[in-house]
Amino acid sequence: MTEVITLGETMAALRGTGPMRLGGDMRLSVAGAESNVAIGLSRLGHATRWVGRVGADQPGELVTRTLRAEGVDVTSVVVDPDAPTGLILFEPRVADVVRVNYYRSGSAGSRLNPGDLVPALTSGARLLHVTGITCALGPEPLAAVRRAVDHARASGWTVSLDVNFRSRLWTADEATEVLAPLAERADVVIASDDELPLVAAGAGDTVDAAQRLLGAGVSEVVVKLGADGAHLHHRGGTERVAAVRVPVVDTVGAGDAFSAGYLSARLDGLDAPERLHRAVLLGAFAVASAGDWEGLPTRSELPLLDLAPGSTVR
Ligand code: KDG
Repeated sequence: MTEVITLGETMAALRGTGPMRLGGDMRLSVAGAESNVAIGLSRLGHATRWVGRVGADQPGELVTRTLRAEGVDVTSVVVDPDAPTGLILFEPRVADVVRVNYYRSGSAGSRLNPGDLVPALTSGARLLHVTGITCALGPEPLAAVRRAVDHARASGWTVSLDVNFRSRLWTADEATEVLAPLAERADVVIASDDELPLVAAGAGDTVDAAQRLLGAGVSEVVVKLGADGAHLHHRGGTERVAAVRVPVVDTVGAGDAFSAGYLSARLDGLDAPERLHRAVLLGAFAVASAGDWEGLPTRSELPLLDLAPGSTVR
C-alpha cells in the first residue's frame, strides 16, 4: 500500500564543475524537489509514488527509469507526446554557490493537470507531499496541487507543504497569494526561515509566522535553518535541533532531504525531537555528497555520519 504520494516536475539535470561559459564536462542526472523527497523516502523504506509529466523523449525515459530504479512508484507518470521534458543546469560557480538555469517553460512537467492525478489519488495513501514549485509552474499544475490537497484532506491523509520559494518562477507577492491559503490547509508546513513569512501574510518574523499558522490549524511548522539546525513549532511548544556538522560538498537538494527525513520519522511515529533529528541528518547526507539526491541514505546507512571523520567501513 502506498504511504506517500507526491507530485511535481522532474527535469533532466546537468551539473558542471566550474564556470559554465568556459565549457567542460557536465554530469547528467535528474532533479526535482518532489522526486528528491520521493527518493529520500523510498531509500528509507517508505512506499512512495511520484506523479508528473515527462516528454516522449530520452530525458523523460531518464527521469522515469531513475525513479523506478530508486523504488519510487512511477505507474501514474504521464508521457506527454506534445512537450519536451524540462532541463535544469547547475553551475557550481564557487565553493558553496551554485547558479541554476531552467529550461522548463512549456515543458511536459508544466502541463501536469488535475486529471493526471486521478489514478494515484484513488489508489490511496497516508501522506500527500506538495511544494510551492509545482504551484508556480502555471494554472494547471496549481489546480493539480489544489485537487490533490482537497482529496487528501477529504480522505484523512496528512498533508505536507514545503514552501520551496523559487524567485525565478514567480514573485514573493504571487507566492503569498497562492501559498498562504494552501499552507493553512496543510498539517505540516516546512520552510526556511526566510520563506516562512511568505505563507503567513502580515507576520513580523518567523516565530510570529509559525504562531499564525498554528492558529490557523496547521499542526507542525518546521523551520530549516541550514548550518544552524532547525526548529519545530507545534501546539506542545518549540523544539530545536543543531545541524549535523559535515564537510559541505553540494547544498542543492538539502532542503528536500530534510523534508524526506522529517516525513519519514513522522511516518515511523517518532516524537518531535527524533523527527527533527532525522530531518537534519538527511540534510547533512545531502550537503556532504554531490547531486540533489544521490548521497541520500538507506535505512541501514542512517548511523554512518556518527562515525569518526576519516573512517573506513570494512
Ligand atoms: O531543491 C532542489 C531543487 O530545487 C532542484 O532539484 C530543482 O526542483 C527544482 C527546482 O524547481 O528548482
